[in-house]
Amino acid sequence: TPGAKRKTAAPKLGAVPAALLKRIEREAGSDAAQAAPAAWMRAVAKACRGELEERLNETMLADRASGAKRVHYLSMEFLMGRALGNALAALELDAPFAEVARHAGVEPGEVLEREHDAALGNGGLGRLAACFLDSLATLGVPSFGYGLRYRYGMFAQRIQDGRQVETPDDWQSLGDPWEVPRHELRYEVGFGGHVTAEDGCGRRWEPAQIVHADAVDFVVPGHDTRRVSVLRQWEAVAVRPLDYAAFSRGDHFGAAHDKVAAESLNWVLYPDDSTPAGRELRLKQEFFLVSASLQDILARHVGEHGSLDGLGDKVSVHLNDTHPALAVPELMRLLLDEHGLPWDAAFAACLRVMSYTNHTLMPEALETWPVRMFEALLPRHLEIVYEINRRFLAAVRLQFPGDEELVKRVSLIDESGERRVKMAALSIVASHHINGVSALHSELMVQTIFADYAQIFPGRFCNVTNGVTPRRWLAQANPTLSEVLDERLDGNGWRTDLDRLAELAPMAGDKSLQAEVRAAKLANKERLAALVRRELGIAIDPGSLFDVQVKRIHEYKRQLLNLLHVIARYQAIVANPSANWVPRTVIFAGKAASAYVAAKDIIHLIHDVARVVNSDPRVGDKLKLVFLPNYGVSLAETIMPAANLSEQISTAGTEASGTGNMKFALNGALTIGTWDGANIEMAEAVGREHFFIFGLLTEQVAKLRELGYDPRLYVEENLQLKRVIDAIARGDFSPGEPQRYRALVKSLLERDTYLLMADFAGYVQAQGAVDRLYTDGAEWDRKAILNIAGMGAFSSDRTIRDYARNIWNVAT
Ligand code: 26R
Repeated sequence: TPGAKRKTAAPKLGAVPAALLKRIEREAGSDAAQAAPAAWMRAVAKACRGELEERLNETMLADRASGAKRVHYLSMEFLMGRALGNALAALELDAPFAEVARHAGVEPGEVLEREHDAALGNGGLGRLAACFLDSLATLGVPSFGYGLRYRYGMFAQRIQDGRQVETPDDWQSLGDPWEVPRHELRYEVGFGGHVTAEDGCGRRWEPAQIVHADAVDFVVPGHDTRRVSVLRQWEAVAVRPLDYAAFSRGDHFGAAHDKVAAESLNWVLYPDDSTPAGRELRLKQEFFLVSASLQDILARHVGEHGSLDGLGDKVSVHLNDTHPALAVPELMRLLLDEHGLPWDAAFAACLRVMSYTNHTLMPEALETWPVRMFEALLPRHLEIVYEINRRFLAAVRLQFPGDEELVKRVSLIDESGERRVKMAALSIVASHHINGVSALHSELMVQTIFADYAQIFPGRFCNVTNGVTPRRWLAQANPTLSEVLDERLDGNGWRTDLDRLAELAPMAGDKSLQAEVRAAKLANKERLAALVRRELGIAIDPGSLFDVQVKRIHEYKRQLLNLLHVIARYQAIVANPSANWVPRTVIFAGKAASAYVAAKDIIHLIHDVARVVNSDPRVGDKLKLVFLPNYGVSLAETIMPAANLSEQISTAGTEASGTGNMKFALNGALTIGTWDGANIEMAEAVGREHFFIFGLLTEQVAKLRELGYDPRLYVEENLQLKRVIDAIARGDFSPGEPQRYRALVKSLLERDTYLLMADFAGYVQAQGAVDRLYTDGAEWDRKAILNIAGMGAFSSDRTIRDYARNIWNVAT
């Protein structure tokens, strides 16, 4: 074991490291030096956990004593990643830990890497929730995240013969050193059954099935503060885990029926971020989350204030997209049926409590549930939804007399086919604020998908542009650059005050700063190159331009456009190998939803092209193409700091915000991107002249589609593009199976839903500008520094302050 090579003449430890070592030894149950890195990891985590629990108690007691308003962030996804590095930094134990580990002959990084990622999310929406918790804690906002404790998170991706293979992500296989079980917190969640009339006019739900919800807490440390936030995750437990009678009959499967039925609720995260799952189990998961969370929230309020009075002043419930939208009818049911409030008082409270963020304009991702399924599972909630709808539509008729078309469009029930409940409509009608996640997205939201509702509730819609936490995405992921920043910005204050980065702008021309930033980038590229060699056996040159696109694989994100450029470049190199090529390494990573055939084809094609390009002796170091498998938070922490060029090339009007774009720029990458999502605000913050912008604008996309877009016209008039498409169609990259990409080519030539053909020429031209700038090293470095300097506003601290002030009405 690494622990065996203890240095004989180790220097004496200081007081803090010595105390930490003692705690680690107590947790490890043996001489720390003898423990394997995984045992070290658990021991260090547990040592941190003790302190975190203390801070949690302090925070909870303080908030209870002051009667603070709490923010409750309800989300089906929290993509937390690893926790140990962040906890050590927040507790200011990172340096002592490194000292203790090295003292024992253990590499600190080795220990941190033993931790599994908590990958309980799909992508942007889930990682945003995790960044928000970090900022809520750091800003000291009294807050809870509420989620589900999935047994299996986002699937692990392996690549076999160039194709994605999904395997279960058994993230708890070594146990979870962070979990704080809350044995005193248990709620009952019902499903199915029927509704009975009470004496008077009350209604009562008699569920057919009851499941226990048990709380498991994860403490989220704040930075530069003793305050913390908490992520409370629900675990489903059968009320009667074993049917003794069945067991005695020898029916062992039957005996476990209830246990399996209950536990299926938090068995697995739905790994699809493009199409609503449409499955009953998903609806059950959503209800399980909101019912347990709301019971917990109401119990706390009543415990602190003696009654439900003042709920609207003391409680904020935020819906992370519509996935927790059942919180609306469930809160109404609890207030009406369990607490006896009259309808108007209950709905007024609901409206003061709820707010909702929309994260996508893609119509196929808007959740709706069949009325029949809804009714079978939640009969009382359907009654409540109908009543909300009845009152809402009556108000609309008063406001817009005679406009029955409008009434039909805004109804909470879609009657166009099988009747369905529209979850976004439900969320809008019952929320005091509804926000989009970038200026463009919020604008398009009220002009397109929610235009009718914006007319009815003009004051409710607003924008809160996304952000990312600089603690994880700069300080932790990029210690080399962070050291440079500490030096130049006198100290590490930028970690909690990211606007300080602006002070770099006047120094952007400074040759020594440029050299330091370049050296940090090179070191990070070497680290990534080592990883690529280890994982894929491919040698990439850290001196080449690292051109990176990492995110979920989606047609609208246009990984294929990037790949078309790679093929064009390959063909050009082969045609003229002796030209002065700027060496490039194009890096992809990302998962495709398991049923998303077109996305899986793109992964396959990337691998096919990579095989051809990487083995062509005429190409050599001028071009390399790699796909890193199993993209996730931890891999991103190695990739982001190593990028020179960030690919943010979605069709204008499709990417709600993007957050990877921010992580790259914060780490000194330049962006090649479309005028979409938060790219726009980023370009404006750093100066458009320091961005590589290309492609059609949102209005142009709309107009082109309206006039009848014909992708073939673009192919016919662009010889370079034609050669690229022909090569794929001919089977140049799939010689054993020339027809492999028939469907892909056909869809590009006949539909091209995301206008790759229309944007190809502009994209290739922008890539030419990238090459030219990279050749002029100093100018590239200057722009990289200016990009970093402009990222202050994209801290999730700013985002959370916006929510706190404009939506939640809490102090920061
Ligand atoms: C299963 C179904 C209902 C579902 C649809 C969509 C589940 C999950 C999603 C994920 C979507 C909403 C998502 O992740 N959106 C992303 O949110 C980020 C954070 O706001 C944005 O930066 C990003 O642009 C957007 O695509």
